[in-house]
Amino acid sequence: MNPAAVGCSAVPLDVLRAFAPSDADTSKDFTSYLEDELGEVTCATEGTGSARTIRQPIVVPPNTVYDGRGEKLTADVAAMRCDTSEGEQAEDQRPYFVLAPGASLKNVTITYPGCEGVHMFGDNTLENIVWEDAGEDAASVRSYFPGGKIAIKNSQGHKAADKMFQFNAPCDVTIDHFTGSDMGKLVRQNGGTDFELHVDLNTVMVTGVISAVVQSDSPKCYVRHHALTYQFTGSGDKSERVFRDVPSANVSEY
Ligand code: ADA
Ligand code: CA
Repeated sequence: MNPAAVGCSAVPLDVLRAFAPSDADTSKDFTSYLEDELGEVTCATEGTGSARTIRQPIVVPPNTVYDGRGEKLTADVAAMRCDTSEGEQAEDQRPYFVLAPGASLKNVTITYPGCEGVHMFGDNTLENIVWEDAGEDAASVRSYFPGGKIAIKNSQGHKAADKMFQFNAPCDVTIDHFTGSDMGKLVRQNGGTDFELHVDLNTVMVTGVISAVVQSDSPKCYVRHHALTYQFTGSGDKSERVFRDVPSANVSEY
C-alpha cells in the first residue's frame, strides 16, 4: 500500500490500523485505543477557517497536510469526553486530532477545553498551532505509536496544568519558535521509561513554569537548546528543574 495515496477515501480507523505495533500486548492496547478511546472519528485534510465545535476526533491521513486556515476549534464536552474539572487530567478524554505517520497540522487554534489535544503517530509537523488552554496535555505520542521525528514550530501553548508535550515512545523532537505560559512541564518523557528521546528547543520562551522545562527519567534523553528563556513560578533556585533529571552530560547549548 502506498500510504500517500489513501487520503480520506478509506475508512480512517482502517488506515490507522495499518500502523499497529507487532508486539502482542502493545497491539492490544493499540486496538483498544482505536476502538474505545477514539470512538467515532472523522477524516479531514482541510479546516473551515472559522470557529466551530467538533464532536469527533479528526484523523489526518498519512503524508497529508491538514490546513485549518486559521480556524478555532472547540470540543463538545460530552462527545469528546473532555474533563472540565480542575487540572483536566482524566485519561479517557478524546483528542482533537490524530495525526497518522507523516501527517502535518497547520493554522489551527484549539480553545478550551483542551481534552487530549493532538495525538501524533510519528514523523509529524505541527505549524502555527495555538493551544489556548491545554487539557490533559497539548500533544502527545503514545507508547504504541511508531514515533519518529516531531517538529512543532511557530506555535503557542498555555495553561497546561501538568504537561504540554508528552512522549511515550522514542522520538526526535524539535520545538522551534514556541511561546508558552502556565504549565507544569513543557516536555515530559513518560515517567519511568528509559527509551531514547532527543529534544531540540530553538527559540523557545516559557513563563509560569511550575515543574520543569524538560523532565525525563531516561539516561538516553538528550536536550539541545538555543535561545531558550524560561521563568518559573515561586521563588528559590530552580536551576535543577530546567532539565529535570536529564543527565547534565546530555544537555548542550548551541
Ligand atoms: C500521564 C500518565 C501516563 C500517560 C501520560 C500521557 O503522565 O501517568 O501513563 O498516560 O499521562 O500519555 O498523557
Ligand atoms: Ca495524554
